[in-house]
Amino acid sequence: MKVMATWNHGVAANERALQVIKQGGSAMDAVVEGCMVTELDERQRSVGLSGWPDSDGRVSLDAAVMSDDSRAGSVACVRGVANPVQLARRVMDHTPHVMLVGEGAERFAQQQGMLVRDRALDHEQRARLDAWLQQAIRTPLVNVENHDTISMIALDASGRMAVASTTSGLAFKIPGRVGDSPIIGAGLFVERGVGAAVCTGLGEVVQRTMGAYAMVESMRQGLSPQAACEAFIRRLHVQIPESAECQVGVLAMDYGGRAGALSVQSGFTYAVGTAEDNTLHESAFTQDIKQDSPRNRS
Ligand code: SD4
Repeated sequence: MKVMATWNHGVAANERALQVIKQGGSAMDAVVEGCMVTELDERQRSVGLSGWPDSDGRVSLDAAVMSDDSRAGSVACVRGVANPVQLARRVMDHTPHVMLVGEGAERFAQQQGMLVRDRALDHEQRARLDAWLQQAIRTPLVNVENHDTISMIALDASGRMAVASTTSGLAFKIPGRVGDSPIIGAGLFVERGVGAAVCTGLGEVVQRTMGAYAMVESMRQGLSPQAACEAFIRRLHVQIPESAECQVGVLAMDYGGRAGALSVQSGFTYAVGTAEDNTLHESAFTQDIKQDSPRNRS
């Protein structure tokens, strides 16, 4: 059994996921329950209803799940749903579809008996939005303070894998903006017998390079999880040289429980949990790869 999760809050999410697996739950149960811990943590500003709002002052959430039998569920731009990752799982389990968005996803949540509530912004959300609105140039860029999306990988006791991701996305984004986290193949991907990968960071560059799928594909061709992370970040710098200025963090794992992690900038933390322990790590980052990027070559 092994679980991995992005950022510092990954430790608490892993804790729950490990407990679920120890009690006989599946990898899918583990990633959903683990992500829900972060979604319900009011201190989180990039996950759940306490996340930073869009530029209209409304919090909209994206989430997805995928299991290694190639089933997947996803929701995007949903409002008022406390646990979008659970809603994504319901899409997978109870509809013939993969992805529901906006109003349709909220209506489905209500039909599923999930609470959909309008939550007023708290003081900090309001204050940060007001400060942002007063800036002369309002570019909704991911920066170090709002990298908080949780993405998880689990390998359960019976050797099955699942992945999940949940986020409030970019702080002060244009209303309707959707990042990589609910896009199967971009923010998360798993293939039976091969492995799994997840991403965090600036969704736009991950969407344009199909990050998670690219890493799993590299593992399918024989690369270790760490080498797959390196191959992806290298490719990211070649395909999108300006990605060197943003943060993207990636995690990968294979069925042997070998783990990989890498980020574009320093400061990407992730948690790794096993039956024995659950510890926080900081990934290597890609100074050498950046120096090698097309922008620095001419
Ligand atoms: C997004 N990938 O919406 C998310 C944001 C994120 O750490 O992961 N932040 O683009």
